[in-house]
Amino acid sequence: PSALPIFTQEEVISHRSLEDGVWVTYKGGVYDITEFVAVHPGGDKILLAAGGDLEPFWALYAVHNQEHVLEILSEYKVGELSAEDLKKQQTVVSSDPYSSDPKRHPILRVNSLKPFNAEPPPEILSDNYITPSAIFFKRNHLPVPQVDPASYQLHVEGLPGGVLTLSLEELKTRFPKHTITATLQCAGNRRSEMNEVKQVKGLNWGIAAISNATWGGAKLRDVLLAAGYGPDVAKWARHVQFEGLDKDVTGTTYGASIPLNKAVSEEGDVLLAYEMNSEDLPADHGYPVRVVVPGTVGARNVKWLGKISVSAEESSSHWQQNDYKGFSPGTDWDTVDFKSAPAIQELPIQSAITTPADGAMIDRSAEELTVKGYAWSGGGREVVRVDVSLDGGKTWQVAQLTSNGKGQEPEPSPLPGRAWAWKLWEVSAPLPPDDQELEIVCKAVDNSYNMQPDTVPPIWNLRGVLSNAWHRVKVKIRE
Ligand code: HEM
Ligand code: MTE
Ligand code: MO
Repeated sequence: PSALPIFTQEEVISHRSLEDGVWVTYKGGVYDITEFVAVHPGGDKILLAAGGDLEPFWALYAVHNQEHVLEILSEYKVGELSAEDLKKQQTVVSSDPYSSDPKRHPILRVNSLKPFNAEPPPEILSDNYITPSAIFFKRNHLPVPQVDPASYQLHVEGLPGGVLTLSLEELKTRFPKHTITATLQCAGNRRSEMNEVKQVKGLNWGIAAISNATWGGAKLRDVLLAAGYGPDVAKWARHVQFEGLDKDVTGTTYGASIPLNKAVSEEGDVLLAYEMNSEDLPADHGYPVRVVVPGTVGARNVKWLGKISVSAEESSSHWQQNDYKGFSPGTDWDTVDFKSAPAIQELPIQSAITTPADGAMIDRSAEELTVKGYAWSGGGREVVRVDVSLDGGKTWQVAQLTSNGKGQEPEPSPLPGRAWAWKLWEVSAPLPPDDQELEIVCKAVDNSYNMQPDTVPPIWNLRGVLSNAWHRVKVKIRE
């Protein structure tokens, strides 16, 4: 039995501002979290729960399902909720918003279950030039919305002709279908390597928050032209904003924007995709329609697309304004000013070793070691070379750029400036006779001669984005 006072729901509700104090309930306890609001890692979203119960919010942001979060909460306990009010609460606790999420492939390495974030094992990733949809990395911020294809509507706004509304059928039949092979990479790919230098905030992605698919759909350019885009619009418009149909508890949708010139350029190849690898888009990847912005960070490739707006402004969404930006290694959470940095669009040159895995044992009798990986650059820049070292970077050899692996037809060369897809690569080399341990390193070069930085510390940033240092794996040789 607790010595703490008992409060009614009504008393809790009367504390829902910084002036009156911020109280919340959780599993029958009452907490005064006024002092915690300013230091909450998730920002002032926390005020949404003021005066109410945390459970439905934490069901949506499952990052809170951790021991250390409950420990923090326990420090603020001020009382118990009356038994009567607790009972009422339990009958209205909302059902799990993730209960209708689709089934996923068991091979995926799950980073977070709710929302669902997962990547394939690296050695599987490089088995296929086109990543099978089931193992394509998945990055959701919210529950997967269930969209009925028959009543689906895409709204195109901000153009002189007024709002253009398209059904799925109209999108498929009124505009020519284009297919484009494009790699998507999350800004947080390889974040775990930044975490090894110093803790950053975000999902602890390995090297496989990147995948390659063939996307089919209408060109955004064609749809914007049909909706009234023209030279007059180009005088004032600067951005094209996208809104997803996935919502948080407050009804806020996922959103992002891209520069107008990328959206309307004939060479931009931005698609309103309704197919992935020749099938309908899977639920996790944005069914029925997503934007595919080739060469651009994953975050702008908005899934479950509901609305497109041509605008003078960037998207005002959290993910455009206060996330997915890069900062100096010297910037910390006390000094960071999100307004001071541009939103990430094109990503830098990237490569990583998919096999052998870090820590692998290699038999001396193998004599030859085969190293495989991927390489990709943003903005349509083509990877022209991958260098591989077996001795930590002292000596190098050039890897062979492959496509579908041995014995397959090479992919046709991409159009200049439109190299949207990754290149797989491999190199085979004799095992160095004297070494018991090898440090294998790779680095890629694109056609602008951009190269990867050699180590992580100079590019470390508090959000752990843009992690593209030389990739290193250590293997042991068994005699
Ligand atoms: C993250 C505590 C309420 C939204 C976190 C983290 C902690 C925390 C410790 C960091 C977790 C980690 O990365 O390991 C708390 C406590 C709360 C509370 C003690 C109540 C007393 C809420 C509410 C919301 C919310 C009500 C939303 C309406 C978030 C979000 C993040 C987060 C979005 C992730 C930020 C990121 O992207 O890293 N919270 N939280 N929190 N919280 Fe809360
Ligand atoms: N679109 C919506 N509507 N909601 C999201 O959470 N996540 C974005 C982007 N588009 C997201 C979204 C991020 S951060 C990435 S990296 C890609 O989708 C991931 O796409 P994928 O899940 O198809 O791999
Ligand atoms: Mo992402």
